[in-house]
Amino acid sequence: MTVPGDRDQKKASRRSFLAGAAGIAVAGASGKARADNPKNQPPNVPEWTRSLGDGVGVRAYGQPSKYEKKVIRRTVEWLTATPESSVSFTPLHELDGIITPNGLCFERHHSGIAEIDPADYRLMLHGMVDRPLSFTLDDLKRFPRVNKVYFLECAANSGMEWRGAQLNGCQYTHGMVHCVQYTGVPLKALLDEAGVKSGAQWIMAEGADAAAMNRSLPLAKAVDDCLVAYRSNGEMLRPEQGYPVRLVVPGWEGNIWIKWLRRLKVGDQPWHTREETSKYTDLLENGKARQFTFVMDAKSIITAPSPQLAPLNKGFNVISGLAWSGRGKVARVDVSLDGGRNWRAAGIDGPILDKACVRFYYEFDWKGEALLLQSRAIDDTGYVQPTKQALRKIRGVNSIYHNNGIQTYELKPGGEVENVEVG
Ligand SMILES: Nc1nc2c(c(=O)[nH]1)N[C@H]1C(S)=C(S)[C@@H](COP(=O)(O)O)O[C@H]1N2
Ligand SMILES: [Mo]
Repeated sequence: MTVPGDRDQKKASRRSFLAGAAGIAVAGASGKARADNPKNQPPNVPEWTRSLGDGVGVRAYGQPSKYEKKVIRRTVEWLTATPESSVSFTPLHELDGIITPNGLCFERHHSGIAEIDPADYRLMLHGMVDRPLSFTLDDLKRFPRVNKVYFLECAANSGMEWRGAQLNGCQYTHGMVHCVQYTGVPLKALLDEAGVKSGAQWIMAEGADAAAMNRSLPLAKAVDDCLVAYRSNGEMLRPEQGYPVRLVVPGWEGNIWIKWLRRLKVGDQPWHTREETSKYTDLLENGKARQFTFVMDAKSIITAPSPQLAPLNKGFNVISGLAWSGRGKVARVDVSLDGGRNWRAAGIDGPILDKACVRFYYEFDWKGEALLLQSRAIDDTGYVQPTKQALRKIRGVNSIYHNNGIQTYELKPGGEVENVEVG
């Protein structure tokens, strides 16, 4: 298809891409009140062409343009009792494609960021093994390695929306997810090196942060696809993401992806740690709680248009969003403009990887009428992302975790977007 910006606008005449932009040279075609300066616009020679720019090396570690300052992780004040045990959210509404830039990956720490000197880094592997081992970072880097793109979603993502629409913006309702390319060692290779004793069933993974956060991981998952990762998007993990080493548990809730990984203990039963008893369990209506609900079910979110972005213009527009499933690949994403009555398949662009985010687009011509925008993900097991009502029927509203219900946005005639629910 022809995209906005293409010189050959003839093909697009069916629907005018830039509503209100009668000719390509019209300044401020978007109609937005923005302090622009005609002196810097064609046919004039702009100020940045009249002088030399920064030389190489001035920006030894590159940063985004100074005009992109609003593209940052954000916190919610009332969710931040203490900054050391809190969360900052990925600005999903400002991103595209499937890869989250390292500096924008949401952070969830229970006791702040551990600053580990890699020279003193050790990973201890013990318990029901033939040879207890201690790996340095260099040791880990000498093992055969793999590169894998995976999403990580905190089980508490969308957790504040169980009882109704509350936070306004996908950064806050859905921003506890990121998707990066990890480089690391398959955990199976380390376990093979140590030799797992027969009867072993579980592994306890523990972090080196002040929380010493720990979780029980089934051995079957550990040898299936878990990684001991040290790189994200090519560079070493950021301190926020567990530098120098974190556990990668594809498709499973973020809590078990232990950061600052210091210890793996092999055993024959789970440890029932704090994080898998009083936390990260799902309290049902009947007073019972689900435990070890590891897998993140299929979910999707429209990231643009979005409550935090500028109001939508009439005319041709692209709805854009992310979808993922912890059970495999995303098979399809549907979009509804009428609150879930009618669905049409969205296009997916870019790679469709196992347990990774996919990017979907849905093109439409907006006449300015009020719409109720929704998206739903269908994965390759045939599972369809449920409505919030369907989810509440089964799970009640006591839960914090595993809310993968369909999000509704009201698109108002003025182009504003609001987080709402349909009855
Ligand atoms: N050691 C340690 N690992 C941890 C945590 C922590 O506080 N300490 N938080 C967990 C939780 S609850 C989540 S959702 C993910 C968040 O990973 P991120 O900060 O890279 O987004 O890390 C997990 N691993
Ligand atoms: Mo989490």
